[in-house]
This record gives sequence, structure tokens and C-alpha cells, in this order.
Amino acid sequence: MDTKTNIENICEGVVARNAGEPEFHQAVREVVGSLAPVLEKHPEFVEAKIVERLCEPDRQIMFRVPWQDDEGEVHVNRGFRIEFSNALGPYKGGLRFHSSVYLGIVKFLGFEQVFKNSIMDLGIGGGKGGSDFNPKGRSDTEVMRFCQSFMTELYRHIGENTDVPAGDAGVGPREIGYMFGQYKRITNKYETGTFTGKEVNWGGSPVRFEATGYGCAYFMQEVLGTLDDSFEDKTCLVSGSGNVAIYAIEKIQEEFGGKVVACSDSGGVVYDENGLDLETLKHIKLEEGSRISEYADTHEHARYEDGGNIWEIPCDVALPCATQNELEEDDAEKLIKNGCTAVGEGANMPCTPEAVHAFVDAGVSYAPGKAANAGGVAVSALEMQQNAGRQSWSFEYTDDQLKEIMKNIHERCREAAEEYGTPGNYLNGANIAGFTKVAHALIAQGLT
Ligand code: NDP
Ligand code: 2IT
Repeated sequence: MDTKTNIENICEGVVARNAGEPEFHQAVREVVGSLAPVLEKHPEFVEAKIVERLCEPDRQIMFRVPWQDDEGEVHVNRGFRIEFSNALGPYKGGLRFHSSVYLGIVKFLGFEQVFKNSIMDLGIGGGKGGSDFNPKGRSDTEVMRFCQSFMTELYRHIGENTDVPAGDAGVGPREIGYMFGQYKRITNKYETGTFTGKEVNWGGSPVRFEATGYGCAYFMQEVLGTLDDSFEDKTCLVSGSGNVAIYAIEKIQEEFGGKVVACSDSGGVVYDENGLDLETLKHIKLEEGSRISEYADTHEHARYEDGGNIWEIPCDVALPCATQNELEEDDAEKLIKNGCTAVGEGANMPCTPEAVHAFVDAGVSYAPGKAANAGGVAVSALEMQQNAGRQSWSFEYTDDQLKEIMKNIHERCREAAEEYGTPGNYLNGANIAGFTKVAHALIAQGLT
């Protein structure tokens, strides 16, 4: 069978075996679409059915999460942990709490995580988890009860050498703290290395909270560097206004001299032609947990558009940092027409396949999430190292390492793209670099 037919058959098999999970199908097609030259060069990968094996998670855990709200009403949510591959180390990946979470979302995120963690080369495997619990509007005690119930089941599946959860959308240090507390109580073990994203004063890494956003800015500074360019004086768009978005904005504006003129949330878009005022944003989002529409209340020249589309605003660099499939083909066409030259995915799979093709065809430097947003899990890996050594690292030391890791990831993607005949194509570079490392490990470890 020729390689193209083999790849198509694999994709069709994944669709047939995982009905009703379009995000997972999309993530598989996006990776496998880059692999033809690798499979041609390595017939042993085809023979050992490495791609087919990697498309089937090691283990899929689904469970009931019952909890009571402050009024005493009982709720039943669904919990997930997809342990995708431990070929390179313990399963590692975040937990997402959002009403949209279902099996297909967790599987796509887990699949992406395998390759992301592989490119990083820090000895961790890939997994992901979460729940359809919506933390918005819930009190601290409700969130705590939910987290305790979630952990009452999940605790038996995780451990510092087994599976190490962290945060993702909707899960931050508060939730990690509640989950760690319950884990410690049930197991009677103070195993800080079982979770990353902890608060700094009890084992957390000082840069973990900032890491994904900072890392994305570091990666894109490298991308721009290959074009003899930088963020200096660039006009940027950053979608979302959560953990990833806020720290990407901070790094671009405060260290790299770029200007971020707009961000968003699921309600709308705020545009400030002078560059977003970070302190205001942090106050609204991180301290008050409120909506970005409030930004325009204190900044008269800024404009808030309810339900607006951020990608219509002219920019040089666009960073989608909100959620999957938030940037579609039409949006890509608008960005290209307006002169955007680089796109870096802070979120996981925020660009649809059609949008990605439009960028690649137009020569826009497009950096996929599994490379550009690896800073979060990179600092998680550093947090695991710090915990294993019972050490406490400084912000500067950790941030320097993050910067170095992002440079190395960029270099690996660039080299793989070049080696396999598509120089400058970070999508192919990331998929190929991530896949080949796991594939070699799977061959070495026998038929598992
Ligand atoms: P947060 O929950 O902190 O923030 C998510 C932000 O995106 C919120 O501002 C949310 O707005 C906004 N948002 C959600 N849906 C939409 C939408 N359809 N349109 C516009 N804005 C929207 O999540 P994170 O910042 O942690 O995560 C964002 C993305 O980055 C996710 O894809 C995540 O998987 C990825 N990521 C996160 C990492 C991490 O360490 N946290 C690491 C690597 C990747 P609202 O408040 O209205 O819902
Ligand atoms: O998508 C991601 O890389 C994360 N949510 C971070 C995972 C982690 O284990 O830090």
C-alpha cells in the first residue's frame, strides 16, 4: 500500500472507532498529515503500526463526580482522564473544567500533549483530563467540594511516577490546591510531584502561572528572529483574556516592545489603539474575575464590541490564546489581507485546518500550539524536577530555563521541517519532531 493510502486508511479508522469526536479526528489528521515523508524514510514505523498505536490511548478513564452546591442541591458531572502515552515518561497534562468538555475534547488535548511533550525532550509522556463542570459563578466552597469529589475517584490513577495532572482552562492554583489536599488526605502521602501548577509557597514553580503566555512570546520572538525581525513596534492581537493571554500580552509589551491592541473573552472584544493597559486587564480578570467589557468603562478611548470578531482588526502578529477552533478560514483570510505575517497558537488547536492551510499557502509564519504553547508544560516539567530534589528555585532561574527550552523547541521544529523538505513549515516540523521521538521509543520498548 502506498503511504498516502495508508495514512488515509488510518484516519478513516480513527473516525470509525471514535464516532462523534470531531476535535479528536481533527487533531489526528493534523498530525498524521505531516508524516508521509517520515513513514517513507522509516518503514519500521509502518510495520510496527506506530501511528495506529499512537491514535489509541493507553487508557481512558471516565467517572461520575457527584457534589452538592451551597443550597444543598446535588449535581452530577462527568470526570475524565485520558492517559494517552507513557512512552517517554509519566503521563503529563492538564485538567480542564469547562461546560464544553466531553470525551472528544479530552482526547484531542491528550493526543496533542503526547507530541508537545515529546518535542520538549524533558522525559514526560502525554495525557489530559477534566470535567464538564462549569466553575463560573461558583463559590469557593462549591469549587472545593467539586474538586474533592473529582479527586476521590482520580487519586487512584495518578502519582508522581504514573500520571501528573496540572491546570488548563478553568483550573488554576486554587483548584490544584483543593485537589492536592484531597489526594494527600486519601493517600497519606505528601507527594508534591503528583501535581504541577501548585502555589509557590508549597512546592509550586515561580513561573508556572506565567509560563504558557511567556513561552508563547519567547517562541514567536524566535520565529520573528528567523525573518530578521522581532516584536519591537509590532501591532499584535491576543484572543482570550485568561491565563495564557494575559501573560503573553505582558511579555510582548513589557519585554519585547510590541503593542497588543486587542483581546477578547467569550462575550466580546476590547480594542485599545494605544496598547492594552495590562494592570487594568489583570485587575478585571485576575482579581475581580470579571468581564473585559469593563475595560472600556475606565479607558474612554477604548472600544468594546459585544460579540465582536477580534481577527478583523489589522495586525502584524496574531496569537489565538482562547480555545479550539476560534480562528476560521474567513478570519485567516482577513488577517492575511490586513498584512499579518506571523501567527502563534497560545491555545490548543485554535485555528481550524482550513485557516492553517490559508496561512501556510500565504507564507504566513504559522506556529502550532504543540510548539508555541509548550511553555506551560515545560515549567511543569521543571516543577517536577524541583520537587524531586526538594528544592525551591527562583523566578529568574526558572524563567531563564523556560527561555532556553522554548529556543530549543523552536530549533528542533525548524530542523525537522528542513530535514524533511519543508523549510520554514513549523506545522510539519513540530509534528515530525514530536512523532519521531515517540516512535523510536515505542519500537525500543516492544509491542506495548
Ligand atoms: P482560561 O480559562 O484562563 O482562559 C480562557 C480565556 O479564553 C477566557 O478569557 C475565556 O473567556 C476565553 N474564551 C473561551 N472561549 C472563547 C471564545 N469562544 N471566544 C473568545 N474567548 C473565549 O484558560 P487558559 O488561558 O489557561 O487556556 C486557554 C487556552 O490555552 C486553552 O486552549 C488551553 O488548553 C491552552 N493552554 C493552556 C495552558 C495553561 O497552562 N493554562 C498550557 C497550554 C495551553 P470567558 O471567561 O468568557 O470564558
Ligand atoms: O495544554 C497544556 O500543555 C497544559 N494545559 C499544561 C499541561 C501541564 O501539565 O502543565
